[in-house]
Amino acid sequence: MKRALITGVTGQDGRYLSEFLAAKGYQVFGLIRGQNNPKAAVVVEENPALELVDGDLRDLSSLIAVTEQVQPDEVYNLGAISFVQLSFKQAELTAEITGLGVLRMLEAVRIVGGTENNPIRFYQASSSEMFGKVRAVPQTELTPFHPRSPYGVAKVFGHDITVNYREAYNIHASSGILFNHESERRGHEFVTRKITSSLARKKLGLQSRISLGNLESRRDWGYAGDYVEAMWLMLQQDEPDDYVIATGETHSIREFLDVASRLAGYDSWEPFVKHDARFDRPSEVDLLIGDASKAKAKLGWAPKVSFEDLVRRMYESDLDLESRAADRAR
Ligand code: GDR
Repeated sequence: MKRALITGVTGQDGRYLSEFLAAKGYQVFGLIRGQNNPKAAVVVEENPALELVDGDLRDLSSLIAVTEQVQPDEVYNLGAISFVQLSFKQAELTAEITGLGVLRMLEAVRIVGGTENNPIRFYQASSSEMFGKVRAVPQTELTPFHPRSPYGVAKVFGHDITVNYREAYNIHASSGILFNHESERRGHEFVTRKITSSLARKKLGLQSRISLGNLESRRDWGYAGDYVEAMWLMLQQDEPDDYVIATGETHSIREFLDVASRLAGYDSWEPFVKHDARFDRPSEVDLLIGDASKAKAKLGWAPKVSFEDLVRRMYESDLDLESRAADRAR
């Protein structure tokens, strides 16, 4: 039975990946931080096969101890401060966890190592935010980085240190440059979920307006459930490498609003949406669109869920969740 250790197991991707790996027959361990972490109960209820282990990406000794205890075949480093807007307010903490955390996890992998025939394989969750002020459209594995947020800068460090450990220590370390990926499990702070849950609440008469920032920015949005498969595929290859994971389609926040409002039965979202400068960013990434042809050719990976289906899934799930919550409150 293969063993996998996942950091960031309580996040959207950690939850999908732990289910995916358990279904493949892995014994799955999830790193969890802090006493009485309220998310622990949620992830274990969702995936009873998941075993939680204590550790913190800020504490190298804890990562070495956990890696020694778990003896993983594969480590998936998904743990990070992942909300770009927050990274402007907590830049140092973002550098510490999203950036230096990668180095610490790699150090634990290097030191514990695994066996000679079966060295530990490592996956780093890199991000399209590294492209930032894009130098080319669409973006590939060879497009230069120009991050536009403390989060993006920290991710560039994480990406580069992963490449360095691969080259310097011959570690099977791969980096997935994932473009935005959403789902019904997306946090409510991200724009897609904010829109689908607000529209569901409007439909139920629970909310009258939504405050948003920049509606012009464009993103390449895929479905998180599709993207975790790409992470696993990277670690099954003979050679480690970097891969862009994206749909190759780009849509503006306006278009997301168009599709979601139509699903909710509204002709226009204009009367419902208010601009709020608090959601604008000091520097913004305007246009992300990824070219995943390398992943298609080498991993045989392609996204399955379309943009329209993604929005529908999220809206319908939110309508269901919100109406059940309203029933309970009655
Ligand atoms: P992003 O996701 O920054 O791309 O990072 P987010 O959904 O937060 O923002 C997308 C775009 O929407 C604009 N926007 C708003 N965003 C939020 N959160 N709230 C608003 O009210 C709002 N109004 C407009 C933003 O300005 C931005 O342009 C996500 C994260 O998951 C990262 O961790 C990951 O690395 C990248 O995707 C790929």
